[in-house]
Amino acid sequence: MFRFAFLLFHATVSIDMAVCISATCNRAMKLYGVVPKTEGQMHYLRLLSAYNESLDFWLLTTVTNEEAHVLVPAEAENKFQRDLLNNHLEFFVKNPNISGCTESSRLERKAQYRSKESLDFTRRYLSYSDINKYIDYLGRKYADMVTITNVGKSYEGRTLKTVTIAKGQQSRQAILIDAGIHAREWIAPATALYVINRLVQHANENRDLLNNLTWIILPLVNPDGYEYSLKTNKFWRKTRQPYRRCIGTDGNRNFNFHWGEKGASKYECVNTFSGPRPFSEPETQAVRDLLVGKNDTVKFYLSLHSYGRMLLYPWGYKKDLPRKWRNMDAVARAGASAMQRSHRVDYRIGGAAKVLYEASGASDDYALAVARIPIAITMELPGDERGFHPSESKISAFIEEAFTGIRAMALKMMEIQV
Ligand code: 0X9
Ligand code: ZN
Repeated sequence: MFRFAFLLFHATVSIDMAVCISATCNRAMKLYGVVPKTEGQMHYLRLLSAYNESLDFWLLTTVTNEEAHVLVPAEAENKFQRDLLNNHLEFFVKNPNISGCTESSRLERKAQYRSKESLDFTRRYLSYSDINKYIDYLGRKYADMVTITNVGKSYEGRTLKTVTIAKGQQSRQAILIDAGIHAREWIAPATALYVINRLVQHANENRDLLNNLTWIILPLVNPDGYEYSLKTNKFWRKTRQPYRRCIGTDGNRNFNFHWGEKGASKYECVNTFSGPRPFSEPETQAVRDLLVGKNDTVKFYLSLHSYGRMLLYPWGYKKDLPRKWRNMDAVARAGASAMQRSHRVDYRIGGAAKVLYEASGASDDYALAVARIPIAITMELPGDERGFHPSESKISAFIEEAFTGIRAMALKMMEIQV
């Protein structure tokens, strides 16, 4: 109890310190690994993640003995270490000098990508404009099965485009996939592009996925944040609309279902800022309009995030499960088993608040509760020792693994006829 009060107190004094968390890429920071061994230590770490807003928890599950990853700014380090020591938590520095600044080498290398390789999303992280070039090309070349639709504009004026893929006449059932609501989760848009590529340019191998099924894919929900993350500060998570002292809203706290409750911050400088009101962001309005506007056909909504290899379903705003959680669980299990068989990887499955943490105002909860889409799943794709930005040589393995899972989930969804 005392410790809790202390943490609350600490939170009130740390808010100023957290001003524009990760706003400048060159502040001194370390990446820590922390291993909670008991339920008590786990509880303490969760309190830290909820109340110490100068810490950026990259990875934190509810499972003991699993390494949590925390980005710690230099000015918060002494206190962070003291708190961990007082609670006998095992910790170590994973990266003593981690920087959000984009390596100049990456930018220099960009020049050489002006060749035919420039749109190879399996070997590099594409920019917003290259993502659009690729999907526009598909729209032209495969006009019989691909439709590109403008579904909104980001705060900074970038067009949000969906790729709709359907063979023959439009079918009754549809799958809606989005990616990149969180700017720094670069592997998510790459995975969305790979799904598009498999369905369109390898349609013969995927006929079963196109029989009586329409795919609607929004590969980049938050292009402003993504560009900022690619070009300026890798660790940027939010959108780019300014509010008072800071910039950006956490898009996945901005949906109007239990908006602003647990796991969402009302402070504009914090990474989980829920926005000043629900759907304050044009990017989340676009996702809302897709979810609600297509809810007569969309049976499965999949939101791609990273990292940690998890398949999460509602609820995120509370630990209970929705009445029909078993269908979502069956779909997620089919995906996880397929990835285990083909790539020998373990995905954790379950209710988002139970497996990960309570977080309200997210798109999956909204899809199920308000848009009434029966299967709503958030897929946390893999990261590596670098966290959100796996080295480019790993992109192809990670997106292939994910496609195996997505393919199996789509087939299961059709089989159980939700
Ligand atoms: O916190 C999030 O928004 C997601 N994790 S991430 O590390 N990619 O930021 C998880 C969202 C899970 N769904 C709900 N909480 N409803
Ligand atoms: Zn995310």
